[in-house]
Amino acid sequence: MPRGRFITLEGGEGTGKSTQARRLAERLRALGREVVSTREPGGSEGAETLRGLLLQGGEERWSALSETLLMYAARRDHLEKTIRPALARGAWVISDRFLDSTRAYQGAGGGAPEGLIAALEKHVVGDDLPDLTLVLDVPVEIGLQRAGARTALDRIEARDGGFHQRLRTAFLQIAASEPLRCFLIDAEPPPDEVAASIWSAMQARLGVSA
Ligand code: Z5A
Repeated sequence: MPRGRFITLEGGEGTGKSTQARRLAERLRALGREVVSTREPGGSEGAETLRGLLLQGGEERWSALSETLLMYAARRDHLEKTIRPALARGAWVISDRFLDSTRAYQGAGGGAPEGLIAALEKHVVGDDLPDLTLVLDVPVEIGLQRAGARTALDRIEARDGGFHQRLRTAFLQIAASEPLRCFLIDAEPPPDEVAASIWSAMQARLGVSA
């Protein structure tokens, strides 16, 4: 059985990742593919437990370094229990966030050491890098407006505008520095237009048809 494909969606708050992950999964399923829709932090039983610890509570609950270690404990479980088995049986995996979020949130946003994050990527993720990472970009004010309208803010979303601006810059830098893996998507237009840009990226990078 040929290995499936691994696609991640990344970006700051309210860029529309969940909306587009859902739409992309529907479109691939309509083409007859098995699709596993998942998310981070989370995506396996153990990782979902860690998600609760990471997102609830006060701002001071965890330092950026502790968050990094918890995210990587969750990511390891997610890879072992969900992502690797799905890819091995030929399924396409769509993850709403993955390792770039740790680089941006805990690294660029929170100041966790880059060397530590790189070492964790190497040992925990290894060769299982995404085949395609869609980096969704909108101006910070628009993203926060969208996210705020959707739900109560969790402990990470509630950080100040400077933090969110550092995130945006970090995601743009990631997209520019890894052009073979990443594809930058202008996520400001209406959802149908964003979905069309994503499908073009899928055709160009992964050769999907229709
Ligand atoms: N985190 C981390 O710090 N480190 C890590 O390594 C990882 C994660 C993996 C997970 O939160 C948190 O974990 C996250 C980063 C941190 N930060 N926080 N907080 P989450 O899973 O609860 O949520 P999120 O990933 O932050 O989602 P989001 O950014 O809030 O939303 P989104 O998925 O990008 O957008 P959406 O839910 O699809 O859309 C939001 C609203 O906008 C909704 O009402 C839509 O209908 C609307 N929308 C969507 N697209 C459009 C367009 N194109 N136009 C207009 N309106 C739109």
